[in-house]
Amino acid sequence: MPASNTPSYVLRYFAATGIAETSRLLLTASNVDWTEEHPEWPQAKADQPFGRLPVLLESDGSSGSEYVLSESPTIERYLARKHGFIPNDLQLASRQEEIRDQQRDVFQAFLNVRKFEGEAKQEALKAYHNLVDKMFEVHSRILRENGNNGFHFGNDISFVDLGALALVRTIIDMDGGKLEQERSKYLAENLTPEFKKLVETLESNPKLQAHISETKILSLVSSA
Ligand SMILES: N[C@@H](CCC(=O)N[C@@H](CS)C(=O)NCC(=O)O)C(=O)O
Repeated sequence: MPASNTPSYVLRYFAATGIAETSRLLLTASNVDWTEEHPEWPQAKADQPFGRLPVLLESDGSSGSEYVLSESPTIERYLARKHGFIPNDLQLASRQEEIRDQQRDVFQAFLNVRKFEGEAKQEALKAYHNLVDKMFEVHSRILRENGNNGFHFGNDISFVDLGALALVRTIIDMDGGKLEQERSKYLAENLTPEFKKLVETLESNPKLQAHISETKILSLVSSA
């Protein structure tokens, strides 16, 4: 039998949503053969190209070669391009990458709140709220302009769609999964109808079931 040239992947990360969730969703939506590996830490640190995770390992079925890639934004873009979630057109592609980078800033602002106490914490919270508000404003406009069909662009899943779902999932998960904490509560309470439709559309999409069926967030955010 001829060797298949279909790639298979290992996503090496910790057993947490963290900065790997968009890549998990991309791998799941691509319907490729992939597994997740949770190495012993810090024992496995020295074995990683830059000493940190996530790391993506891609095996090419035909040649037997392995491609190893670090940096979560690079891994995401590599998978998104390779499996058709970022268009070839440079301007359309940059638009998606721009929005995804903004989502990353929201996540960073979410993490920053933990670093402070007292007045500084209130400032960090305000910065997080401002970015969340702007994100929902921009996403909702794009979703409306696309006919409010639950996708940002066209009629199928894009990089931005998956980044948006991953961000909400990660914030809720890292805040304890119950919307009782200030940051995830704020996110859920300010979710716009357009953004809810996006979450609903993605969570019911058959391409994503393998990863999200156990941990849907729609019912959680809808009741907020
Ligand atoms: N810029 C890197 C940051 C990677 C990173 O900070 N990874 C953390 C987990 S979220 C890590 O490996 N921590 C363990 C360590 O530094 O020993 C990326 O986006 O992939």
